[in-house]
Amino acid sequence: MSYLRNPSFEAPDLAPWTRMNQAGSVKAKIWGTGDARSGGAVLVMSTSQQEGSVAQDFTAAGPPASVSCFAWVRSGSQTPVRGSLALWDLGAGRSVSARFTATPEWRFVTCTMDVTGGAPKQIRVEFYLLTLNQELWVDSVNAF
Ligand SMILES: [Ca+2]
Repeated sequence: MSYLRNPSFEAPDLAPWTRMNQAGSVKAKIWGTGDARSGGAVLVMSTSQQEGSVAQDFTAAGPPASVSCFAWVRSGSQTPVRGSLALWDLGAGRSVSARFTATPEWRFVTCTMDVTGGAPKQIRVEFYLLTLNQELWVDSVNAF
């Protein structure tokens, strides 16, 4: 079962996804389209500053031995969009990330982080953009 809420961006509002790094330079919206990976809507994000991001936080009780995140990404245009998918252990200030270059075709990206210690963990899933002023589409995000 996924930890994430609004994982396919089908809800009318972006929440609980939020602009995070360089938040004032990031544009993020739900966009209805027949080209969604699943359902009828995607997240469309862009940034005018390096590493602008959109993220969602959750608590992993237990915690599990590892947390994985899967997502589908594509460029909103013919221009390739570079970015990364990151997982943060917020309590430890530790992250792992997977870089990607999105093209007009949907592409699967994945990231896994080992978790140590017994207390519940605050985890962040975060999409960073390295390409400026180009739209990245994100859909069907899953974290477990
Ligand atoms: Ca969707």
